[in-house]
Amino acid sequence: MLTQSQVKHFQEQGYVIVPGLNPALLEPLRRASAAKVEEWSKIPLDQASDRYWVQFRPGIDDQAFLDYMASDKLLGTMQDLIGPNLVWNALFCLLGAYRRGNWARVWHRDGMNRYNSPEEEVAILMQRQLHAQWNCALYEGDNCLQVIPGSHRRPITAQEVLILRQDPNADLPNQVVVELQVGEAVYYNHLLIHRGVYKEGLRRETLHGHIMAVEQPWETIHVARGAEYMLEAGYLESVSPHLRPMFENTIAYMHKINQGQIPAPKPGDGMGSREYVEFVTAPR
Ligand SMILES: O=C(O)CCC(=O)C(=O)O
Repeated sequence: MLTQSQVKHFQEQGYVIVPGLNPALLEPLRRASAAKVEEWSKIPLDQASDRYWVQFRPGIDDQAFLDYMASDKLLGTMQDLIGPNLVWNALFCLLGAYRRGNWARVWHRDGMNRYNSPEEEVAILMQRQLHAQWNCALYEGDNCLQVIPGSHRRPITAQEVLILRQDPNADLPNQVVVELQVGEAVYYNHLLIHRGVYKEGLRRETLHGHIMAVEQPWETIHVARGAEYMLEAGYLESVSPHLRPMFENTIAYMHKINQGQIPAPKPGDGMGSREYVEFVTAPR
C-alpha cells in the first residue's frame, strides 16, 4: 500500500519510485526476459534498428510475466494511484542501448494530441490523468529515464521550446534523472515531458507497462495493441483469478474498439517523440 505522500508525489510531480519486486520473481523474470531479448536480437539490424523494446504477452510468453503482473505489488500500487478498476494495456521490456550504441530518445510527451493554445494543451493533459506507465529495473544501474517533474499538468514553457528548437536532446531546466535499483519501479504519467538516454554497454532490461482506469477516456491507438490473443476462447480462464477483472476490462475495451464504439484518433494525433518535438518547436 502506498503512503499518501507517495500518491501525492505521483499526482503532483507525475512520478513516484516504489521498491519491492518480490525477490523470488527476479531470477525467473531475468531468464524470461533474456530469452525474449535473444529472440529479438536475431532480427536483422536493418529490420530492427529502430526498436528498443520487446513486447511480452502475459499468458502466452513465460509464466514469470503473468506472475509479475498478478503480484499485489503491481496491482495494489496501480489501484492506489488510479483507482480500483484497471485496464491493462501493454507490457514491454525496455532495452536502451542494445545494438545501437549511445543514443537518446528526444524529449516528448507520449501520444500527445495536437492543440492550438496552452489552454487546449492543458485540457488534453487534464483529461488523461487516470493512467500510469512504469519501469521496473531487472538489472543494476538503470538511469536512462529523465523527467521534468510536474510537466504533466502544465503547458510546455517558452523557455523549454526555445531550448528544444536549438537541440531536442539538450538538458532542460529542473530535469531529474530517475535512478532505479534492481527491483525498484518508477510509476509515471507518460505525459510528463521525458526522454530516454541510453549508454553503450549498460545492460538494461527493464519491465515497462501501461495500465489505465476504466474511467479514463482514451483513443483506440493506445490500448492493447498486438494483444488479439486475449480474445481467443479460453484465454481469460487461463490466467490467475487475481488478474481476470483487469484483463476482462481490457477485452471489453478491445471489443468496443472492434465494434467502432471508441473513436479513432484524428490524423496527426497520438504523436510519437519526433513528431512531438517537431510540433512544439514549429514556428507559430
Ligand atoms: O527508456 C525509457 O525509460 C524512456 C522511454 C520513453 O521515452 C517512452 O516510453 O516514451
